[in-house]
Amino acid sequence: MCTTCGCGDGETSIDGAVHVNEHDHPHGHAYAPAHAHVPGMSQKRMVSIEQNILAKNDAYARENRRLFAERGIFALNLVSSPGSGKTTLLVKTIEMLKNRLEVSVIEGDQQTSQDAERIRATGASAIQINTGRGCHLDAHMVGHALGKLDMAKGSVLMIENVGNLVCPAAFDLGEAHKVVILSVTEGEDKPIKYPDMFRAADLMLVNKCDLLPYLSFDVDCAIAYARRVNPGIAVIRTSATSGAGMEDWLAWLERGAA
Ligand SMILES: Nc1nc2c(ncn2[C@@H]2O[C@H](COP(=O)(O)OP(=O)(O)O)[C@@H](O)[C@H]2O)c(=O)[nH]1
Ligand SMILES: [Mg+2]
Ligand SMILES: [Zn+2]
Ligand SMILES: [Zn+2]
Repeated sequence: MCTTCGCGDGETSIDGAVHVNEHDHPHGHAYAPAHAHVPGMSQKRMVSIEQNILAKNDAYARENRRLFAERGIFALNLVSSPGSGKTTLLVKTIEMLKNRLEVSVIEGDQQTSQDAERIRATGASAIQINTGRGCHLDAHMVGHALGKLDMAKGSVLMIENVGNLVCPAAFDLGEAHKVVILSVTEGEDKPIKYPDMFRAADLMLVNKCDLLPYLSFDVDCAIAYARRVNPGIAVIRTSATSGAGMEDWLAWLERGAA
């Protein structure tokens, strides 16, 4: 069950292999027991379950972060609503970074391995996590995927989270930064409607800027809203299709990785 929205956790699978509980790491699955759904459960009990889930997640996140530090991996958690252009942006980023910086990818979606296949078509390595009914990636799933991923020392790891502006905000995956992607077709008020996500992110990419001539989206207003909830957030305007702003994004990445 998700601590934020209360949706059920389905069976997680990683590159098609269903994740089972009976394996040898100290597990303590980061999910609430099924009875958490029972109506009438006290508020106090719900809060204690939620704290428990997040504490377990944070322990796995610390483990991921330790591994990234050990190997000099710059890990980013890409968060947004569905369809903002995360995968398109990743494909473009990997192509433009060829011979500059190595990138590997963990893809998160409820179903299908379409995004991992799009990434592999560039030659980069990618692992797909399917969350089933789950609405976000957690640090435990990412830890399993890391075990299957071949990451070069000093490379970049991009984690594309499940498209959802709510729940992924609460789950640390061990990343250096959350990067939130807001596409110009979504409306400039998303940062104030979903403030937790924009507060958790260090960088906002305003994507699909090539479409601005056809829309009434006010970029300055969207940035002002984002800074209202997070005064320190960095902003880059991008178009994954035209390539506008991509060099600024790559420069941000290379600074972080260095
Ligand atoms: N016009 C335009 N379309 C884009 C851009 N980036 C992505 N798209 C389109 O938006 C749709 C969703 O993109 P996708 O990368 O799958 O989004 P994701 O769900 O966030 O991974 C696709 O049809 C893309 O071609 C962009 O910068 N400009
Ligand atoms: Mg995608
Ligand atoms: Zn949720
Ligand atoms: Zn496990």
